[in-house]
Amino acid sequence: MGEPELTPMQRALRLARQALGTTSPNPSVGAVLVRDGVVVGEGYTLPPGQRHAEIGALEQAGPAARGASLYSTLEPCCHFGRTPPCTRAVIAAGVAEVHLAVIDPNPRVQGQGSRELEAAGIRVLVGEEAGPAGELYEAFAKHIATGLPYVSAKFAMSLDGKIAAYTGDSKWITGPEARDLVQQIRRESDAVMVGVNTVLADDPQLTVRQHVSGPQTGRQPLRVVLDSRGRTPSQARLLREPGKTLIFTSQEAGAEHAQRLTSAGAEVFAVPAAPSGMVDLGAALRELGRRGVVSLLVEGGGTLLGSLFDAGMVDKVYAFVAPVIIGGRQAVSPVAGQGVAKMAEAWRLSNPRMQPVGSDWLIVGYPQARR
Ligand code: AOF
Ligand code: ZN
Repeated sequence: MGEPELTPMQRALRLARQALGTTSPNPSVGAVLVRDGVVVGEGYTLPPGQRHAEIGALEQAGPAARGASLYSTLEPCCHFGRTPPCTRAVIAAGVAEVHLAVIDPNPRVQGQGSRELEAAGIRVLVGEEAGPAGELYEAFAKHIATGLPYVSAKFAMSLDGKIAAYTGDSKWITGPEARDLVQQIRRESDAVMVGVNTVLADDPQLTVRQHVSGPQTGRQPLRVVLDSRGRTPSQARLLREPGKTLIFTSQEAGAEHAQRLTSAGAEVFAVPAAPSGMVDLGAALRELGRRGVVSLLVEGGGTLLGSLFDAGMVDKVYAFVAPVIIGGRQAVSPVAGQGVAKMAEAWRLSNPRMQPVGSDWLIVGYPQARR
């Protein structure tokens, strides 16, 4: 009520978004079956090994699927993975027409699914809502091609580019609406990462609070701490929250810290140290990708974000900007590290998008590779 009427593809997108964060390493897909202008079936992807979106919609529609149009946010699969191919089920159900937003970037599908549908006499139309659907699958596209998680960097800063006062006080820079949106982004992420300095300074929970909209699955993204020397306190709040915490240490940490943190409820994983002595970021990302973490949200602090930018490992930026001025030479900013030497080498966001959120702004974009 009061909501503008959605097109079938927009409905499918909304279904797909609801399942984000619960399907990895699979993409989250939404499917809507329409016959004579009436929605006769809807579905979204269930967790890995369970049914795909199209199957859910077909099951709901039953015999009404015959002659219907299927709207799917992703090309139906045509391979035996953990589940049988959706194309077969679509053909068997007698669907007349398939609208798909984008082609599946999985090399085992990649156009083959739509060719199979066409070969069976089904009309296939590609590209409706391709923009939003492409964004929905940007993380999946990277992970399926490289095995690495898609890295989103999130920070909240003042107009003068600070993330705290010179005293370290940082609660709060942005308002409640922006902080709620961060919860939403966490809910859609497979893992949330911080550096140990942030654990020591802020003692964050890194959880999705239950008031956030969407299905209340109780699921929490994996919490990840980069902590080369094992300095996370046993009493840290994030160790006591529901869900799992994974702490990457380097061999420098020593067995007693690993044991202490394991007894405190974390999983400790040692990777080689980078020349800086910090955890080797590439090794940590590879391990996360291997575990099926497709989307990784990095929430700071400046040291970790600086290292990630220096290494060219940031795929997407969520920058919240609050209309406040903090000042202070000692007050820190969101991205430390080495930084670039010349403006010409600065990371520039391609397609930056700016939207008001409460009394703050959110700027989203993709840091462009330096030449
Ligand atoms: C679809 N509909 O809802 C999803 C698809 O191991 P499986 O059988 O679950 O297959 C996983 C692959 O299927 C995944 O890599 C991607 O290519 C596709 N995902 N396809 O038709 C869906 N989630
Ligand atoms: Zn499928």
